[in-house]
Amino acid sequence: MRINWYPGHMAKSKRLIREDLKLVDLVIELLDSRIPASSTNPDFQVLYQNKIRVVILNKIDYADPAITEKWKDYYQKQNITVLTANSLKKKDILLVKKMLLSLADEKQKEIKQRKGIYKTIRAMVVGIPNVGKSTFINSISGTSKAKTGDRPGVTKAKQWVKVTPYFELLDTPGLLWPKLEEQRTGLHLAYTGSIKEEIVQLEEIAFLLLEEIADSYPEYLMERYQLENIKQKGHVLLENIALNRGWLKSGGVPDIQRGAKQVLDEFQAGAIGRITLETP
Ligand SMILES: Nc1nc2c(ncn2[C@@H]2O[C@H](COP(=O)(O)OP(=O)(O)O)[C@@H](O)[C@H]2O)c(=O)[nH]1
Ligand SMILES: [Mg+2]
Repeated sequence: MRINWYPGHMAKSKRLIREDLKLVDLVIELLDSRIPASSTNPDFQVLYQNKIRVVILNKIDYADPAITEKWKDYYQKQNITVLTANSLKKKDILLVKKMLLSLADEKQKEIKQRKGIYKTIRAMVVGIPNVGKSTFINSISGTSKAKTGDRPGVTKAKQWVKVTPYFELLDTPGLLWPKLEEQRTGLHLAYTGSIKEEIVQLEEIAFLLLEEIADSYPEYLMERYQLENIKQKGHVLLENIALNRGWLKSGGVPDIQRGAKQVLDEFQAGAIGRITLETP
């Protein structure tokens, strides 16, 4: 199976990020805690040079807490500032904000010493589609300017939002495109909803997701879908799930198409359990 990204988007979003980065001191890279490796794009790291870089593992409420800790260690060991957040949670956002303000403060003091002026420190958020960029910007700035939604790429126009008199955030996030060199990356992005699955591939994607979960979190599948034998091919797992859930077509045949959609929705809503698909 091949999952593609749009070449037109890639060139355009890289150009836009390059332009916007010229205006900022600090770059906040949002990653999906369930798939930190697949939700970063190493090609962009050259653009972050000379910037204060902060990695935020977002959507931690969906991820396996023990593996999130491993990812934090992984970044800390490289001397990269890393924070974790559920961007829908006020307490998390307050902590992140505090940390960002202290970094901005430090940077401002350094500039004050060198140039004798109080410079407004500016930041921008970058990340792949659907990782939570708009949600994050809105909650950090306490506005609702950035549009959020389930569909990738809803955000459009550009403005600065003041977080404090000396710290501003660009209200337009930089859209990173994922690096789809390995099939696994494309799949993980499809599972989490960053790439919208082609309708024909939906079933295949659900089969593979079920196999991955059966591998690392068998108890979650057994419990949620009352499965007994988990060591099965994905299509068998989905058939059994559809039967157990009563997702049937006429004649009592399991409705695989509906089942696939349902299982993906449930995974994306965190209903199957706190699952992380990638370790450092
Ligand atoms: N559970 C959870 N959902 C989140 C979090 N951050 C964002 N979302 C949801 O993820 C979806 C995509 O968010 P959005 O901000 O539009 O992503 P963008 O495409 O990167 O701008 C929305 O439904 C948000 O409510 C988080 O930390 N936890
Ligand atoms: Mg957005």
